[in-house]
Amino acid sequence: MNRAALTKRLVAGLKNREAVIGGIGNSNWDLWGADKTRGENFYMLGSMGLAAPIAMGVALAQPKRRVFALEGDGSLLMQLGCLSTIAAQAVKNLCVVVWDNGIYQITGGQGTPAAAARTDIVAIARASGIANAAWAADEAEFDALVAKALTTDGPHVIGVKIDQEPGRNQTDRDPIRFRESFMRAMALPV
Ligand SMILES: Cc1ncc(C[n+]2csc(CCOP(=O)(O)OP(=O)(O)O)c2C)c(N)n1
Repeated sequence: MNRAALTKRLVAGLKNREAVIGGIGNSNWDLWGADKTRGENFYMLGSMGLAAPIAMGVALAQPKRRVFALEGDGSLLMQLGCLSTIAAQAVKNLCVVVWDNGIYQITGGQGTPAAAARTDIVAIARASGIANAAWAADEAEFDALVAKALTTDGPHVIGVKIDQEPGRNQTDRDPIRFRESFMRAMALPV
């Protein structure tokens, strides 16, 4: 599957001011490419593994809003403890999407442990206490899992095996503007 295409489909299907937190690099470049005009998008610039923890905070603060985190496999592997915290907090309105290309792509394509097929991120999520964790076998199943995350209690984790097409966009490097537009968007009721 392809991260840019699926990010576009995900964002196009959001109708209730859902928040989307893009992880470092490709995850947020493709979110930017999907719809850079959306105030409910937040772009994590600089640190691996923080999309899911930030999304968890937004979800806890605003329980009526659905919140998505988009994170690369290498980034999530750097911050695995967040899965246990998300499970322990039983964050009902949160969905973490993991784009598994098996590499740390933007720093040169070194293999992640997931690449060796020894580490199964969805199995780790389940063992962390997130029962609604599944690999999407294809695009139709991805759509179905997103629909489930929009309509049923989570937390949810969706693992997606993707190709190695690099992100084609570059997010503006403007964290203050991103913070302010996101805060303005989060002030609007769901
Ligand atoms: C805490 C931290 N360590 C290392 C880096 C350097 N770094 C930036 S992106 C990246 C690879 C990200 O890999 P992944 O999340 O799998 O996404 P991909 O690039 O494959 O889409 C690395 C090592 C960083 N930004 N932050």
